[in-house]
Amino acid sequence: MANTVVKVKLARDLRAKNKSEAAELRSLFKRHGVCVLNILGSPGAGKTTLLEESLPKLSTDLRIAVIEGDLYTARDAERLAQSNIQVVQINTEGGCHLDAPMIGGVVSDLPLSQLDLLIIENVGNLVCPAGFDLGEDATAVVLSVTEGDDKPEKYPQVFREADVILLSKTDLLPYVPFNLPEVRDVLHSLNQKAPVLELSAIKGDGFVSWLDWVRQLVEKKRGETHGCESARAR
Ligand SMILES: Nc1nc2c(ncn2[C@@H]2O[C@H](COP(=O)(O)OP(=O)(O)O)[C@@H](O)[C@H]2O)c(=O)[nH]1
Ligand SMILES: [Mg+2]
Repeated sequence: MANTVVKVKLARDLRAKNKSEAAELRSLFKRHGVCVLNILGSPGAGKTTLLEESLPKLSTDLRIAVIEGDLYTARDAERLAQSNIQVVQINTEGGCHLDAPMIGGVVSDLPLSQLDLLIIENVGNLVCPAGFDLGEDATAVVLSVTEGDDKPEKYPQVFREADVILLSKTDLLPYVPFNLPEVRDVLHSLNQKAPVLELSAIKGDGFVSWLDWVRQLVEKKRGETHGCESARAR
């Protein structure tokens, strides 16, 4: 058999298609004045727990819905449904991240014009979701102290692109080897604009700053919807 080299441009084409659909989503969200926050992190980093703690507090003054990304189950969606907000589940059937067409496939299930904030919990993964724009206004990356302090250096892209970085499970710092000052230095070298907030869902530490950050994001979006251009059109 002749030796042939076949170039496969699949990744590039997929990303180009994702980018154009994300741009359409961004305009749709802007038209409806809804702020969109994409939450990333490893499996078990504490993303759903963060939402379980945050939603009851945020929903006192904000109208919120959540899109839950998961490979096969609706377990996280069931946990969040306790918060009495609308949760839409996307199962990727093994896919390691959400993409814009998947979000586009469920937005009609949401009352966008009646929402202030749409939160997307992405599939647990520090690699694949990076670079897949979902039309969001901002990205939050959750890194738990139990994952090891080498993760920002090993998986830099998600941390570079984050708008806020949440160091979760800080109640466990006395029990795990996690060099907090060193991680802060690495994160600062990767990303100078994203605040790094320390959180413990168990103790409730750090939630005031985190909830303030979310409310400011929603306020900023309101300002943009009333005339300014999106700061994050990529
Ligand atoms: N000690 C401690 N455990 C936490 C904290 N946040 C979440 N967890 C636990 O970490 C595990 C994974 O949390 P989950 O929210 O499901 O993570 P996700 O996969 O990122 O959504 C669960 O057993 C949580 O109870 C925290 O702040 N402190
Ligand atoms: Mg989860």
